[in-house]
Amino acid sequence: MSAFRLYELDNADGNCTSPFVWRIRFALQHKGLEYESVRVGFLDIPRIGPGTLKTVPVIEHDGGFFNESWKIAEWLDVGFPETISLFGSPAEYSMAQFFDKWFGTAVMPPLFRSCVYDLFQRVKPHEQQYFRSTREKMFGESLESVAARGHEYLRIARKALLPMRLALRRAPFLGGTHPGYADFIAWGTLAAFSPITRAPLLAPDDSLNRWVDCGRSILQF
Ligand SMILES: N[C@@H](CCC(=O)N[C@@H](CS)C(=O)NCC(=O)O)C(=O)O
Repeated sequence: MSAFRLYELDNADGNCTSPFVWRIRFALQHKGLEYESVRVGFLDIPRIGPGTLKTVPVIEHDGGFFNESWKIAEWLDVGFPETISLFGSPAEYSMAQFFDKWFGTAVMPPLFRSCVYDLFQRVKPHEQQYFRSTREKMFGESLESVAARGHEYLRIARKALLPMRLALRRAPFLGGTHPGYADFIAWGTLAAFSPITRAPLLAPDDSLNRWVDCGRSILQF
């Protein structure tokens, strides 16, 4: 049995559609830490471990349960110093934190809205009502009205990625010469949503496709 169990979100097709789980998958792969995957649906999360956790990813290790992807990433670096670091230096840690906030406010909201109806349709049937009601509460409108503006949201998200396109003209990865946690954050979102979207998240001629292909050649997407 692996020393780590990663609780991951599973949809009706067996795809993990959580961008936050994907970043931890990549972090574990990067560190060379093997893990056992435990597939859960939304309604199973409250039954994980102590029964107090509300979101995935959750990591189980040595009898303890840890959630919140950023805290898990920090814990992996501090707790397993013999493995390659996710944040090479305090400066890189701060920049990754900035990137997380920028990506989470400028890119993820429109990207999520652009594909939320596709996501909803592939949620396990018995969880669709839960997904609909929680996400409609978050948006303050129905999934159908969000979906009606899906193309506009996709246009906004693609435009918001411009700083990444510019940065990646100068270095192969957001982490510089090697992929870092900022790459995992962005790749994780694309890996989570791409399999379920009707419209490709990145236009075919987007220069970011090359960087995604690089990621695919290094990590298991
Ligand atoms: N801040 C959390 C966010 C994680 C999160 O939002 N996970 C979603 C899946 S993408 C979730 O578990 N949602 C549970 C629910 O909606 O009931 C993290 O970084 O781990």
